[in-house]
Amino acid sequence: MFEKVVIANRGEIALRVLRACREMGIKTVAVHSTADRDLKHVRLADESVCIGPPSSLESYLNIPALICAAELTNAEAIHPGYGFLSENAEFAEQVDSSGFKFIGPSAAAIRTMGDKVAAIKAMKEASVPTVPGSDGPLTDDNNKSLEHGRNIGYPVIIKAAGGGGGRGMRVVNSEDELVNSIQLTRSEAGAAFNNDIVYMEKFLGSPRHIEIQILADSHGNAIHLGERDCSMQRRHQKVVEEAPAPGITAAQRKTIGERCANACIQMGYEGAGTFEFLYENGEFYFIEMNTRIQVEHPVTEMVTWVDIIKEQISIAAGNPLRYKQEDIQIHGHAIECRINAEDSKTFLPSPGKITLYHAPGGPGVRMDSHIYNGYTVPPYYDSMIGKLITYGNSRESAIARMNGALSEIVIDGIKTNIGLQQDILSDKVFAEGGANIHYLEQKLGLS
Ligand code: MV4
Repeated sequence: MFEKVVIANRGEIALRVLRACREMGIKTVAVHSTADRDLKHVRLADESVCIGPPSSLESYLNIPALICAAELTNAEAIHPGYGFLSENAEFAEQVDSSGFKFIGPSAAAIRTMGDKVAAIKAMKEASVPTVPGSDGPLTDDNNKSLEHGRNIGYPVIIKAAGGGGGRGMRVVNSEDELVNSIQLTRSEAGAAFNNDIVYMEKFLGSPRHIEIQILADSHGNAIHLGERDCSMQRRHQKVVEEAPAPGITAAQRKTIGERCANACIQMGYEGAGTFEFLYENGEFYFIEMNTRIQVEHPVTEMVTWVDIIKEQISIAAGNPLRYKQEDIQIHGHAIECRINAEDSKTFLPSPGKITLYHAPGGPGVRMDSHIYNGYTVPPYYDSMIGKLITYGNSRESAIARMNGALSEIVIDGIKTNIGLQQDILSDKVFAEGGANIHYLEQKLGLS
């Protein structure tokens, strides 16, 4: 096992990685910007290194500074967390070539999945179900594109190969808009991603967003940890996530999960990963793969009893997976509410000093947050300040515990989205389960 790990991130995920390292007897190095000296994990880490000014570009995205911190402290590995450099193939490559272990998949795997056309091709080759589409880049031959549109059937969606997470997409409702829409998406993609390759898919009108968590080791073993439902979102930002997904049967989970695990083995994938699907009319359609740990990983941890961060670190150290597929069961139900420092009306960030904090507690309540009494939320980074996760033996019990925890939590001095979370948790459609990706935006538009 590693003796010392650099945590190349901030906030709640840096604290989460630190806690996993401690449990494993691994020393930790916190790296932080000048604005983040007072982060909770910086205080708890064995060592800390200031890597630059507040601007992410000069600190958490500064590759030489991060590798320097590893060299300076004689660390062996670097955990990238999520966001920042977590899906940057160049970073993974430079970490490895500098003699450290990147805790994550190979640079090649990150690169393949970052190219959405290549990712879909890899999935088709591994029998993972994809959205009917052009199965490759659209060319300058407009007749070919029109033919694709006719074969797929309208509406279709044009997506950028370099996009993902909702960036660089355009819905096309009829043939007469197609050529112009391809042109527009192509030029926007060229400007935004320095890559003007675009592809076409059938547009699904009211799908759910369901994703499969996988773990794969460096010895050719892979397992799936079931699915999460992340449909409750606003502007491509997830707000509430849960596991398991309401209405998904054990048989469906087994079929799609095994396809994802087998795809990992076929690709030689290593580490944790998430296969994102759209789910409509009982069918799964792959759209993207995330090659990092995700914000919402705790709901999977609660229902599978697997510590995904510890497993990531163990896999990176070259150990075989300590679970076989038959060891994994789904127990009960877990829900996560993201807690953001933001204005409830405008959704604008609301940084500032937390003058009073009372954490929620009780059975089945987990608060993953770095905040504390007197902590100042800086204005430079993401507005998520924590995640409240509740667990119960049924979905109803997880919801009841979430309602209790949301009313118990006190965060004074800044604005938060706790009120919004209470509205969602007491929503009639949410209570039924299985709302689609448009539900929350529709609800907010009406209320
Ligand atoms: C789609 C789609 C409908 N049909 N693809 C948005 C984020 C990116 N990951 C893919 N996205 C979508 N792709 C087809 N063929 C609808 C969306 C979409 C969406 C997907 C997941 C979660 C929230 C979403 C919100 C709007 C659109």
